[in-house]
Amino acid sequence: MIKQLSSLVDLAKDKRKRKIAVASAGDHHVLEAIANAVAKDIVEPILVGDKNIIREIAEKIGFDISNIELINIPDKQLASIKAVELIKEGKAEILMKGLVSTGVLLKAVLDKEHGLRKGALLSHVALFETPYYHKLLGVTDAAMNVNPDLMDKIGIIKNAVEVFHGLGNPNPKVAIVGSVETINPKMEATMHAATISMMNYRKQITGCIIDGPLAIDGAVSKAASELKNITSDVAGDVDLILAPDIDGANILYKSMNFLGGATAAAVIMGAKVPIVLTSRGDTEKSKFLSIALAAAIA
Ligand code: COD
Repeated sequence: MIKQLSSLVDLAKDKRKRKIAVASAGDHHVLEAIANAVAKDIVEPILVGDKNIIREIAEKIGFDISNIELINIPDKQLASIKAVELIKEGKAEILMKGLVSTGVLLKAVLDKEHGLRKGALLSHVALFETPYYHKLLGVTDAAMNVNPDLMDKIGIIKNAVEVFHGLGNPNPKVAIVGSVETINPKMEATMHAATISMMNYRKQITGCIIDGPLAIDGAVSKAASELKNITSDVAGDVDLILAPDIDGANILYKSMNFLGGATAAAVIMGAKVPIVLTSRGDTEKSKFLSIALAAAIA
């Protein structure tokens, strides 16, 4: 398993160059990240959006798009539908969100007839590199499933585990986190955690080692888990954190970025292709690394 996010670029380079369709590509940071990925030779973009705006930004950042396919669709919703269509037609293998709201793009992706569903749940997976942890740390689901039930959480874990498998970790350690380590019937997330852990123990869920409920301190720190007398194969060496809901995951995601000195790469899994769906607050570096992650696992 890779130890640094920069190694995603090497993994992507080992593979065939992937075509990436960018929905509403007229965004400064998105085009910078695409330019960087093109320079590293890991993707070939198709830019869908307002051609005048895209050309203007490209010129400003010194990105030569004369040889890049540009589809002029200024309307953001129609641009999203077109980018999804390019994937369906096999003309691109990664989808990326540009300057369009998450809801608009996801609706195009989820469209029953024209979207990119393959029967699985779609969910968001972020991989963090932080100076305060000894390896890459996954966090899910900070962007898609608002209030996942038990079966949704199993789908979310499966999607994230697929990312770890794709990056060379055949058996990632998963912590289902919340506020406590004990099961409290009044706290539904602890009941979900206990059920999923037992399903893993009984091999109903395979390809990973799951433990929960755990609080975040015990999940990431061996010392904290020992202080609390927790016996766990996951505590202190976790690869992936499953948060109880979108709020918990999103707060963790942004705290890691803004308070924890971390950098993230993130994708939506569970659709026919990986989807790069970074938010406006993410840096160009994070957007670039997310493209590299999608190319590495596509
Ligand atoms: N995976 C697969 N299918 C799904 C999923 C999913 N995660 N979510 C919804 N669907 C399917 C449903 O089964 C249904 O058939 C159809 O899509 C529509 O479902 P709705 O009506 O529940 O969904 P929408 O269209 O109202 O909203 C779906 C969103 C993903 C847009 C919604 O869940 C959402 O707003 N999520 C949060 C996005 C967000 O604000 N993120 C912020 C952080 S960046």
